[in-house]
Amino acid sequence: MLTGTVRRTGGGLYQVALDEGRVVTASLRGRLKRGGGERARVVIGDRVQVKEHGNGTATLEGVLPRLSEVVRRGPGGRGPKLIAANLDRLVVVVAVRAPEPPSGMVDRLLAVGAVNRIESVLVVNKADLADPAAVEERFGPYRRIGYSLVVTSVVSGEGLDALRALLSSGTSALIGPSGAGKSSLLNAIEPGLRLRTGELSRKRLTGRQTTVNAVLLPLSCGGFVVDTPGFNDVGVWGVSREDLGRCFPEFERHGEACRFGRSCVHLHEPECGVKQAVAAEAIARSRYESYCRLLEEARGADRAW
Ligand SMILES: Nc1nc2c(ncn2[C@@H]2O[C@H](COP(=O)(O)OP(=O)(O)OP(=O)(O)O)[C@@H](O)[C@H]2O)c(=O)[nH]1
Ligand SMILES: [Mg+2]
Ligand SMILES: [Zn+2]
Repeated sequence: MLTGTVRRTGGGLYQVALDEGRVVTASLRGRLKRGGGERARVVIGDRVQVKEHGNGTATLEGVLPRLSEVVRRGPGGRGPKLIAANLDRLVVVVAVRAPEPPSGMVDRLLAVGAVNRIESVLVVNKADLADPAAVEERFGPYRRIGYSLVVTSVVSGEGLDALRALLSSGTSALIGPSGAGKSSLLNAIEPGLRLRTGELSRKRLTGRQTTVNAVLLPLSCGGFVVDTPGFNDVGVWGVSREDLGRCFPEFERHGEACRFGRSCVHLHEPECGVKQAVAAEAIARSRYESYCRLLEEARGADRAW
């Protein structure tokens, strides 16, 4: 039996990079196909056991235990949906404009990482389209919360070395709205990659979902990266209402002042340290509003999966 990592999935076939170096395409063995729900699905990043049958075909015989899973709420509130397995890092990519990130989008994407206990970093792309002071004013607060922030431009080359350095260890996945420039950034930091990139729709300046299937790629700087299709509808899955506040790092310190302690969800409770911090502008109101929306949605999405 051979061991490898799933690099690409689609149409019932799995492209697996074997540890010994070859890449094979395998189908699922019958036993793996049956039931088990979303968690049992074989996804990008999964470590798998492969059996070759000598006639050019191969089957996936088993999935090794995962070190991490990144799950999100599916489109339209349906979910859960697994993004990938065995990731070390989520790289949230948004553009300064074209497309303008929908309100709350950055907070929601960062929360996906926190819920799954994965480090998230924020990449703000298309810096060539905005005034640097405006970029700092809008995104600088995330650095103060504690997130790494990399400002990039595929056009000017700004930030590309920093991005490459960030991706040079472990396995990262780029996630973010369609058209933010995820595939373009990867093409820019890795010569010869030739990922397909797309024009924005002329009317709405939104992306057109150019990347259709996620793919795991080895980088010459040493790391592995997953390019994912963009989405504009993202939420968290699998976090209780009481735990959601812990996915907003700047709430943590102020939450100590909540009268109801760790059971406070910072909504209608009296003497809430988080709400006081929002009133005192020590926590950004936009972050609190993003939190409240996720809290509302968590009612249906706090189930184990
Ligand atoms: N001005 C400018 N345009 C960029 C930059 N990066 C990407 N673009 C353009 O933005 C458009 C979308 O880029 P993609 O790389 O396809 O975006 P994506 O995030 O991969 O989109 P999906 O695959 O749909 O999720 C393309 O027309 C790129 O040329 C940048 O730094 N500055
Ligand atoms: Mg893409
Ligand atoms: Zn509170």
